[in-house]
Amino acid sequence: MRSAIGGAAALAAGGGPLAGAGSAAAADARPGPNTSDESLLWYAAPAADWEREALPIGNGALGAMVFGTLASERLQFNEKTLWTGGPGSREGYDFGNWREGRPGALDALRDELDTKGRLSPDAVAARLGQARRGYGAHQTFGDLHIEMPGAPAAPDGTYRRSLDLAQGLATVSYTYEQVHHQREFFASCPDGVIVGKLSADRPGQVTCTLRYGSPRADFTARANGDRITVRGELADNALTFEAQLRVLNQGGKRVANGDGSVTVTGADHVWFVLAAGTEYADTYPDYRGDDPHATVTRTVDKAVTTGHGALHTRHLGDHRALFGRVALNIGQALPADVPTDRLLKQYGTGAAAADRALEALFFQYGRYLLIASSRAGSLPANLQGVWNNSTTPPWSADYHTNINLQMNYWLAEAANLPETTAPYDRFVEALRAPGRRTAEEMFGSRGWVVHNETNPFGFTGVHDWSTSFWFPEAAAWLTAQLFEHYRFGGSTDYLRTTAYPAMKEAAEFWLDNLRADPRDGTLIVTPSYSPEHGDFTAGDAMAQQIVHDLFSNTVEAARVLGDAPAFRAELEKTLRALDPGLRVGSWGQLQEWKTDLDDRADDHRHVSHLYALHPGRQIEPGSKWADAAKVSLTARGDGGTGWSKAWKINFWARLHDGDHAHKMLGEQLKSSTLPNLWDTHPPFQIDGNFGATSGIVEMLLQSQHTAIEILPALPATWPEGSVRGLRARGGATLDIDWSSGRATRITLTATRTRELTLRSDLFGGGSKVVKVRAGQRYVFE
Ligand code: FUC
Repeated sequence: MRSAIGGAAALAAGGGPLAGAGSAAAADARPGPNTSDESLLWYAAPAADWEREALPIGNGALGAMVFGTLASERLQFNEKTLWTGGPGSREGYDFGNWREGRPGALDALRDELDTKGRLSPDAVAARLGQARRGYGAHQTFGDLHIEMPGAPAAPDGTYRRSLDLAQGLATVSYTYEQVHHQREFFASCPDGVIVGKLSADRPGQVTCTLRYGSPRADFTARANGDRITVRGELADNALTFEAQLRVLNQGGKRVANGDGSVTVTGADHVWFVLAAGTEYADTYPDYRGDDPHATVTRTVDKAVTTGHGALHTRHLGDHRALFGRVALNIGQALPADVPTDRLLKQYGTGAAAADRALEALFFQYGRYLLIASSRAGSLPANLQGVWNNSTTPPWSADYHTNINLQMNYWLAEAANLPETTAPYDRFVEALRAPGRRTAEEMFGSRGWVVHNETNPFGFTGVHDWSTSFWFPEAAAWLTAQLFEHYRFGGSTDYLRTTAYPAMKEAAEFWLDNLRADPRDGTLIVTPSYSPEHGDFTAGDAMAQQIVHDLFSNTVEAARVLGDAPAFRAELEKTLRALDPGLRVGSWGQLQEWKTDLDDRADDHRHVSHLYALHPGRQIEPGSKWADAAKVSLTARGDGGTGWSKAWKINFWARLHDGDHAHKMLGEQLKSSTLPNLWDTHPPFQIDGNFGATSGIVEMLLQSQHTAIEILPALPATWPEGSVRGLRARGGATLDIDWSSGRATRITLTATRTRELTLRSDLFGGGSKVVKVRAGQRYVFE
């Protein structure tokens, strides 16, 4: 065993919340084992189906699905803020707050729960719920059709459609009548546009018409010169939207048609830029900002001036700086000539190296999708990231906060993409003003609250779908990610300005809303409802664990910041009196409810009572709680919807059972993954992609307790391998090499000066305390 200080001299420490990320990027600029080919999804035929086959590109605010159809290429596209509902909705809008006062309703219910013990969701919804109005839904922006009259009718052996995750580039190519045709599409974050290029290997061979279409009739599309301008207002809430497309050609002839399309004939190549926006702003209570016209115009015009080459170079620089930080090698070898849909179909039936290739690809796909759907300046990734082809998407493609939105960000810190949390932070910040009003009106308390799901218009109240309308713990849960961002990055500035204010206000809500349980005097959440099954009870496990987590984090944050000692003392006192939500039941299970109601045969997709295991940190491996969690998890089984399976990867990893974690990954790939590798609930729901990537990280590296655990849940199927660039809490980026299932080399790059504890079989299964200095690299082997 040897430790050495390497020469990573150029690393900066401290500064802003993202200093750690920047350092990590610098540290991991070396080429990893993942070549571009290993990060490629490819197919031998055009996409026939949006959900299963088309390929996603995105820059956070904009997303597009590339079909690769021959005679008429289709790019279905989105802008994240194009939502019906909210203020101005035809249905009316009340943020979910009670339209009529219900004095005493909550307390009466609490009293009844004290005597009866449980109440059906229907009975509670009848008293606390109300019909939803003006909630709205995310909207498709429409489609860009590129009609190519000279294209073949059907693909032949030369056809290929691909998505290069390492470059953020979708490509379609084929040879027809001796001419090789190529289409390339990318979404640029630095320049705010979607860019496409159609080219051929012989001059004058590109002829196409670009035309906008939409399933709604609320727009006008006009073509003028090289520009198509689409403008309209959503019928429901009069939200103004605009998109502009500029079409540039080298050689040939270009005509703006009277029907709003642009035709180019006989060009050497054609390229275009597309920008879109709405007048949405994330400001309570009206949620309206400037007309999008000026920004959209400026954005496309600047992109055209920049030129295709420079746009591409800047996009690559931006994308690679994020994507290239992490490389995973688990013995994969992508078999030549096996398209991704076949690789998926063959999973578990053929060569091990091909299975590993799919797993490694799936891991990186989660990172790719987060980069593509969550960048500063727009809303966070929704249930579908940013990709939605519908005017009535499943669950409105909204922000479900009883697991889904949180799961979207589980990978962000450890998989080295902390910048992607900026829109999440801002979203949480924006929820506080409406959430404060809901806390005041519904609970008569301080603090802020949000329930089971929300929209971009501050919906923090309730509806009346009985099994999902009540979940005031969501605000507390949302703040957990903010504290994680601090634990990983270590910026006290971020803690002071962003995380702590939201946490403190969430804690104030619970200080005002806990009640003494007549059964044992502990402080409990009541009414409480374990998502999304069973009865309403008092003090269910998840509610207690979330409040426990929030209070513990807030105490820790207050200590770091030196905030009001009296507030901290109050929190500590309340924490001591709080029911911790951990209880072993009659069949050895971790109880989901405070009374032992658990049914061994219950295989519900939510495994909420294991919050304390993951994403929380109340349960340590090897404890009696961990044993009980294992009994519960085993009883729930290995089925479930896509995101449920993904959560189970994380759970098993936290239980240090790598083989079972890997089994869940396999279950997800076999039965909850579509040919384009999107997770399916069903339908398509992106949380499962993000959750699976998070789960794979948890198999390789954990740091939620006091030590950095190296390879805590390595499955037997990955005996040889390496990973580069994962982040651990405490300010460290790690590279790990392993052989015969044991770590052989650990490289740690510190972003903070401090003491860290490493646990690995490299240290004889024990731990090693190391004093590290910011910017230095340490090697153990
Ligand atoms: C939660 C889950 C459902 C679905 C929905 C979007 O309510 O229970 O399975 O994922 O979110």
